Amino acid sequence: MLNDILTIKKLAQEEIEKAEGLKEIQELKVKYLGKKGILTVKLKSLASIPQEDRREFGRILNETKVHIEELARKHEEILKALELNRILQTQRIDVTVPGCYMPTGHLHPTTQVLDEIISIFSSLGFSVAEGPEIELDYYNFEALNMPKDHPARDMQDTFYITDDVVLRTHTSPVQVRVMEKNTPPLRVIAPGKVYRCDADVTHIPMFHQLEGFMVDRHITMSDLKGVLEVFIHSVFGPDTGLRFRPSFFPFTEPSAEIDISCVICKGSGCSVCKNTGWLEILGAGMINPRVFEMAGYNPDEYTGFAFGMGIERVAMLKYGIDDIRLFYENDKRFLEQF
Ligand code: FA5
Repeated sequence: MLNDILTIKKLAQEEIEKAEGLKEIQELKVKYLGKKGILTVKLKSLASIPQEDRREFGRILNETKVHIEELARKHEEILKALELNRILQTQRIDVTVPGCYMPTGHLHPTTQVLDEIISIFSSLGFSVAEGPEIELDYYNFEALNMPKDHPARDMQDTFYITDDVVLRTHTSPVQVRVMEKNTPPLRVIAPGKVYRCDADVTHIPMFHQLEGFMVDRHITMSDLKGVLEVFIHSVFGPDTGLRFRPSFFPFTEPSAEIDISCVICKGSGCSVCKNTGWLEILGAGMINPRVFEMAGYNPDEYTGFAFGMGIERVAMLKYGIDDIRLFYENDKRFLEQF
């Protein structure tokens, strides 16, 4: 037995010292120390030798096992260090090679402006509502006081899907949808895509609007003015002038177009504002009692204001962009500027 153990020890020692790779060491560990390894089998065979020898041989076998384990570990470390050295020698990193430029994207300017506007109105306590882009004629027109064949519909060139279904031409239908499902007080904004059969330097077939409305008892035009003043001063700066010009929308009465003092010439007159000193920014007014009736509200009890703006138009004024089509041509030279 003793001879056997000494032979195994010698053999293991020789083989481990000769091993040239980590894989080889791993195989030798299995060969001698693994579950079915030579030393393990020897340890199991202790059961069959006489009681008086078992203790001594057990001790010798365990010492041999620890010795071989230690030997394998040390040789493994040497091999690992050699391998690392080899890698460092052969795979040098040239830190002078220029890095690869990874262009990073950012939000589209329309989205940036929309997010900014939403956060201004959120800070004033407005909540956000959404409505469908494929809309019933009823919500897009009829419930907003524009019956079928009414000439006011001509103000918005409409894509009809069927006689009763349209691509919404504005975000105002969300007013009616929200009012049908909720009771005042209401303070809501409704951003989203809208569609019109329009195309020139200031008009595109798909653009974004943001509707805002507030309904309660005793809401007046001065509430509208206060809210719009905060909004315009936040986007264009506190010195921006604001002007209400009488206008007409079938769903508000009275109605107004809101102008801001020209962001380029500050009101003194230039080509952007066509020498008027003013730029139109949005439409607004007091919600027409007919709209309240259609939504199921009592117009003698409630009043409210509403406004609607084109987001691309706000972005154009904010950044001095003179052609709205640039927004959707996907020219990176344009988009990268924001
Ligand atoms: C409306 O759409 C009304 N719903 C706004 C409103 C809401 C008034 C609530 C009163 C109360 P208007 O058709 O003027 O209004 O459109 C509003 C804004 O959308 C315009 O000022 C303009 O900035 C923008 N707009 C209109 N047509 C286009 C278009 N084809 N391309 C880009 N922007 C457009």
